[in-house]
Amino acid sequence: MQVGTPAPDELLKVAVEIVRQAADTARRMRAEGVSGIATKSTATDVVTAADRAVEREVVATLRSLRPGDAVLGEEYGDSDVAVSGGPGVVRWILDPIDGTVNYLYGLPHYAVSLAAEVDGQVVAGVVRNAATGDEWTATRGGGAYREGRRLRGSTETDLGQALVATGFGYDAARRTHQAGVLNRLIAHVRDIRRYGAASLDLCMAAEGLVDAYYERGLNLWDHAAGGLIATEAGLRVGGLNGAGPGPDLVIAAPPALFGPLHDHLARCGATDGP
Ligand code: LIP
Repeated sequence: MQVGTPAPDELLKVAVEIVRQAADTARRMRAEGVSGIATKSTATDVVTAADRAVEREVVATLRSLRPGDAVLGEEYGDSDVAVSGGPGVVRWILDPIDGTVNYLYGLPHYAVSLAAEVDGQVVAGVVRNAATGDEWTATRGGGAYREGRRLRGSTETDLGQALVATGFGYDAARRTHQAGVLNRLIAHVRDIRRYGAASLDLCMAAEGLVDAYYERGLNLWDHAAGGLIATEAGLRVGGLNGAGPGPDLVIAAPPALFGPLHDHLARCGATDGP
């Protein structure tokens, strides 16, 4: 850490304060009824007035509290904060509402996800289910927690006994390929779960509520905070063949399961196709 860059614990305090306010906004707007629905990459890739309002709220608060920081948000991209981007500069990575389709349908499984990145490494992160108030946090090297309880992930070592979470993209051709991958995987695991919010999937893997998670096509804001939480819970988080987590693939699993799941996904062509 550069002199002047806040410690991860300090960045986490800022993130938690902001995310709690943002989650209240998301929940309140949902109660008032979804509005401002538009689509992005496909006809099923929706964005709502709440997504945009929450992101504007978070960016405005960050500019007030930490004017020299950068922000990358799902809906407005990189903030126009003129930052040097030099060593020690904090970049906030935000998904204002992860699980937007759940939000649209009123399913109580959508999250505000905020991570603090310094010199290209996420050092603090918080994910809060805006519908239920469940909250997961982590700092790099400081462990992962759910409301004060230390998280250690799953102890499962047999892939055939593993409950695996995953997700699917908004593009129908990609979903078809992903379904083919799942078709070749499902006989080799206990079962799968598809909850619809990557950040929460990663937190549930960190808590051991599922044994592992994988998905192709995620954006950085989907997994920045949840990936740190899973890592600090002792899971391995990465892509194929030693790659880091990214749009090609994110796998989050205890060390004993990561290899077997990775190898199955590689054999099933998880990073192939549209
Ligand atoms: C969602 C992810 C989820 C994925 C969905 C969608 P969004 O993000 O969290 O894991 O399966 O297709 O990408 O669009 O709700 O922010």
